[in-house]
Amino acid sequence: MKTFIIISVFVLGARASPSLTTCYEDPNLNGYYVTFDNYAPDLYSYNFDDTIASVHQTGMWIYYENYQYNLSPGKAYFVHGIGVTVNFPSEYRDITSSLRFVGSLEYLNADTITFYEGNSFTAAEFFAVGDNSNFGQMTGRISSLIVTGKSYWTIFSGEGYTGDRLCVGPETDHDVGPNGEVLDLGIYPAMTSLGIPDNSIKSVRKGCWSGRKIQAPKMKVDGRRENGAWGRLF
Ligand SMILES: [Ca+2]
Ligand SMILES: [Ca+2]
Repeated sequence: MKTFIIISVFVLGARASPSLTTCYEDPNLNGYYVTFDNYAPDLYSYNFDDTIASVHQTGMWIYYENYQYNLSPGKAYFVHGIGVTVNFPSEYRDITSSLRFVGSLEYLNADTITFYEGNSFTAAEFFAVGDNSNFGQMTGRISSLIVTGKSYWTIFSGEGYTGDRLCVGPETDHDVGPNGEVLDLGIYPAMTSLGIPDNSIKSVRKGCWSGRKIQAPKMKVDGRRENGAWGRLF
């Protein structure tokens, strides 16, 4: 029995990230390709800069025109889903210079919240799976966020769970894969469009501890299926 347990742990430990994207140089999954299971801030180092034209992926991934997740402003494209295939529109082909996924490295639909320095999920980020009484260097710099999983989260205007509070949750997107796998998302590309001052979120608690839930407007998409959606961020 003990042997069985050890083997199980080993298998889990060796498992690849649940978020994977295979990126192709040509449309319709043709040509040279590279598979990513983690952040890639600089595709030049993969000899894959300004190359991506189509993707086959699981999880939510964001594809940026510039290095370091559009540290300098540029175009960005998002795709989320389970086993979803997408051809980038022509203006978004052959421009991607960095990419990253959203959520947990361990479980596809884990309860997570990620805060971004820029609007529409650009620049630096702060990733959380539980309460945080401040965001360290990211405190006072948050302009957008994405929730994955089933939990709501309370965001506060003060550090240490003080000040104004309201709840955000995974209520904008619900993807279902061919074998019943689920990916729940709450995609909030700008705080100001929700009536929250920019750069004003200072702490977060897991769960909804406020009477006020805010709903993000539905993102405009280029396509949507039961197992995913995709579109332009900039
Ligand atoms: Ca580029
Ligand atoms: Ca900001």
